[in-house]
Amino acid sequence: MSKDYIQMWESLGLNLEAHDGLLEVLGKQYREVFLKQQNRPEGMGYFDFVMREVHGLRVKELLDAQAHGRKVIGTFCVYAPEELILAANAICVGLCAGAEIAPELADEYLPRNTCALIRSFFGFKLAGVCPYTNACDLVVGETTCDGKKKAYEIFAELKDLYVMEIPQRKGAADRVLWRAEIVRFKERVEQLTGVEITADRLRAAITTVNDRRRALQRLTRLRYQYPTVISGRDALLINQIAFYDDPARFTGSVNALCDELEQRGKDGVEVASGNPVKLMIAGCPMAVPNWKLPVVVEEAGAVIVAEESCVGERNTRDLVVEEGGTVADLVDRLTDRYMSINCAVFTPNEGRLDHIVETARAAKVDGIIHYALQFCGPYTIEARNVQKRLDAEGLPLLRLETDYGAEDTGQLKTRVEAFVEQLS
Ligand code: BJ8
Repeated sequence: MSKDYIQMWESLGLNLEAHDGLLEVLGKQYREVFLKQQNRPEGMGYFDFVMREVHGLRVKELLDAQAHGRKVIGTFCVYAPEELILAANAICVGLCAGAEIAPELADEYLPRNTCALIRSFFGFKLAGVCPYTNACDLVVGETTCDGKKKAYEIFAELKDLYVMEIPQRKGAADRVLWRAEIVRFKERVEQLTGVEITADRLRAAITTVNDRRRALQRLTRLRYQYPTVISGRDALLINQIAFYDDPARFTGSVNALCDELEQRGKDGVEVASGNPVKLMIAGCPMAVPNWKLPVVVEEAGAVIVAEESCVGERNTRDLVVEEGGTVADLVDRLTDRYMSINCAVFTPNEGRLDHIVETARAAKVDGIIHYALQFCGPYTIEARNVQKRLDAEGLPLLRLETDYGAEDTGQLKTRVEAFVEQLS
């Protein structure tokens, strides 16, 4: 941390000792995973800065905004329509957590056979080490998987929580339900902020979020075109930061990085020489600081060029149509865009299988790794359908299940190295 933020963390009720310990571990891990890479693009400097200040300056920005009357709303899922939050002059932050924190405290609330992501957000809250959760005026949950759905009932004891009902199919009746949920959420956000969401405000918010998606889409295309101008772990980091940073500032920084990557592509400047195996990761989202698998993959000599994930293309590939004269029109546009997200909680979920194949072809990958968190029913079970489809398409697949611990790193390495070897 570049400044003394101790007072701020104290005011947020953090456990300073545990928080210091976390920052130390994260700082060390960050240096190993990111800063030691050779030939990194200079534009990554901005994202290094954001990460250095992720519990400092960014949190201060949120508190300063609150002091000026703005609200901060935390979300756990890409189904929460950020546009409505921005349109009400509030700030949206993603709260999903990617590290095993205080498992003994999480044990008091959740069974051990709960996915690591859910146990993690409990651990962060219970250990008092997440300034974002504590700073939020409201947290938004959603009825996606059973684990989250039931865990939110308990999390509501710890934090003011609002839950959106997510349909499980994509038929006409489901769209009606989802549209009504968007309207209900809009009203809740208006009530919290005291700001009426007008068509102009909503259109402007849609453009802001679309601009961020466009910048990330540009990064995606550049990785397809020049697979080695940036490492997969750096691209993942950028997608992770998208959930925390100010959207307009973030968009500008991604576009500046993309200008540099374009030039690197033309000049042949690479982070990995030779002709490395190109892989895509498909499956569960990887929230900060979950970098375990990308490191294993890239240390095995492969390069990750695409992610079919909510921290990746599942969250960025579709824009909201920006046309619409009324709030009702724009709510329709939001409904359609969010219904197109292919989370594994939907059944049937052919759209996700199509998207994996399309992405693999567009990125010209040599193989795909299906990544599922242990005890995540939707993704571990859907892995079989992914396998069937990719077998039929002649695309090689490695199926992995893991958690946030380091115990299985050796085993992951062995399996990933064998897969890379087979594709070389
Ligand atoms: S839209 S992927 S962000 S729900 S890993 S908690 S599914 S048991 S995270 Fe997700 Fe929204 Fe879907 Fe995306 Fe449950 Fe699985 Fe855990 Fe998960």
